[in-house]
Amino acid sequence: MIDLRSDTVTKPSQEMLRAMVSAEVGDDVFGEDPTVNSLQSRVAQMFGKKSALFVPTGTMGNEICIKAHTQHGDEIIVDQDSHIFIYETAAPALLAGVQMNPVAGKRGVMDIDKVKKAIRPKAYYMPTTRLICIENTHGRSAGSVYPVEEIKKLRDLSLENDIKLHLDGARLWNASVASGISVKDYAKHVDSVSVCFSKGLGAPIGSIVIGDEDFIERARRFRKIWGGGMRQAGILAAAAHYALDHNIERLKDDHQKAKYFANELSQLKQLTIDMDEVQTNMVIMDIARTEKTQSEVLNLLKQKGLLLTSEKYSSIRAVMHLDVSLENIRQAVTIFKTNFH
Ligand code: TLP
Repeated sequence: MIDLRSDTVTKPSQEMLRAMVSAEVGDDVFGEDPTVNSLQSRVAQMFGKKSALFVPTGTMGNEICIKAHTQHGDEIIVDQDSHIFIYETAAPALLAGVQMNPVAGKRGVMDIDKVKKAIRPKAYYMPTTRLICIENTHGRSAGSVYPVEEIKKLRDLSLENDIKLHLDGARLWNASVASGISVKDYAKHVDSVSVCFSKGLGAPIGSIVIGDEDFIERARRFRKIWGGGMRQAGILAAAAHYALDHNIERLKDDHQKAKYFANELSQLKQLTIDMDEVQTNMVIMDIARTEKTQSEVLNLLKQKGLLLTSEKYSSIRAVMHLDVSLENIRQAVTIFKTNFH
């Protein structure tokens, strides 16, 4: 089976597992796990910030950041197609007690004038706009990259209005490899970042949030409150260290596979692919012209040995990762070409 459902499906390699079993560990709730501590310092430095906190998932990373930036009853501005708005089961409302104000964007890039209009005037009968969240790369737009110039515009706006800026950078390393802009140069325009080791970087579990010291201390408290205080988490941090050492540069291979796959499939009349959004490791294709439903297409592909997921409206998604070779992708193309025209 060729599994292109997500880059979250990768399994740790033998070398990564070896690094995990030989990790030095301690009780991280006491702050005594040396491998977690070295990972947190390493990543904080890499992102040019003072501090970082290892967390189990990207969702927890985003939600802790939202909680640590806001008060109950505040409002946060999010892109209407963001992971935070669509796929985090309304957690900002449930956990942080904030209202989300969704703004339309193009490929996840929010229109600056719309963001300006979404900021509430200061009045006692209105919610306080406390935070703006952006996503880079943008999942619902096939992993397209948020242009740094647009992030700078949001930064200026957020500073003018005393609003914090959070970056859901679950796949920020993909953005960095594709654009040539370092993660530090992305991070300097925002107050907090959440990045994942368990996506393209191939670790089994683990994400990290990055920010200034006070912010990370608040984040640590909420991680504990929400049951995310882990003990000998060094075995997971060792996988993250391994991923940072070995799996960043190779993301370009995943990007090449995505381009190849998208180019080949764009020749099929029954599929529509926005080639401009294929900038990193994902391909989203609209299947409306097959006159089949998403589940019919996904089931047909599954029978032929290929796993994909459904995406918005009438689309399906394929994600490239380190457990699929170019040869696998060629086979995937053949499966499409023999079943669609
Ligand atoms: N995304 C998953 C699904 O939940 C959609 C995927 O397969 O792409 N931010 C972004 C931008 C993400 O894409 C994801 C996961 C997360 C946060 C959450 O990460 P986890 O799954 O570790 O909670």
